[in-house]
Amino acid sequence: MLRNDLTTTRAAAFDQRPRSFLPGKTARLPWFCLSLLAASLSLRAATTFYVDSDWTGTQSGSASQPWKYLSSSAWSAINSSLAGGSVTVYLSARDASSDSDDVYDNNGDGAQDGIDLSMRSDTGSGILTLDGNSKYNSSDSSPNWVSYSGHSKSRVRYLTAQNDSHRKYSNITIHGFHVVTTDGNKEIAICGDNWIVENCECEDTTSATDGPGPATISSSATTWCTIRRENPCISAVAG
Ligand SMILES: [Ca+2]
Repeated sequence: MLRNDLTTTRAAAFDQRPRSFLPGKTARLPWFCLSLLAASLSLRAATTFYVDSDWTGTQSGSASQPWKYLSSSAWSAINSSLAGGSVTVYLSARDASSDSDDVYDNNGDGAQDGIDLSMRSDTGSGILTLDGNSKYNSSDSSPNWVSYSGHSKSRVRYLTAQNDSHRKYSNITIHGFHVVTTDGNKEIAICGDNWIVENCECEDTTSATDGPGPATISSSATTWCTIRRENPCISAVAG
């Protein structure tokens, strides 16, 4: 967006030069090229959605009307947007009233829930980024999203693309989650190409029953997977 703004600013500044200094069609060519560039950047601009499980009002995925969780209708909107480019979904990093993890909760019981990345049906090159640490909603009654640089994170039970047919779900970035697994799911199960898992904190509780932390599913089929700056990173295996 910044590049887009800069392009617009430069174009506006260029356009303010006296017309008498611009000889005819030749002078209009740079402006035409800048317009094409601006249009191109706009078409490739990432779509942004927001999630805060504490929100109780109308849900559209916008900043002012965030989704409570990633429902099937939310995934429909995400997949539609992925068809045209990349998508970033911000999950609130902390509670509005205290600097503590914001619990991703899809059933209202106060316990963290999982995110099923196999809901990505779009198979294009758009990057789907789930970001649980860069922004938070500072008001539960009138959503207002602000940048965040602290240690709290969206707390989820697991993130998974594991599926019985080993179908790939690719071009996915997972940034800044606190994964607290309590059941038979892996903490983060990767199945696809071009994944980045970064700045996540992963742990199992005593009730968890399935293996390691981040895991790649079907190693022979998974390429360009990066896992970095995990704390703690219990283990990473190929299965
Ligand atoms: Ca829950």
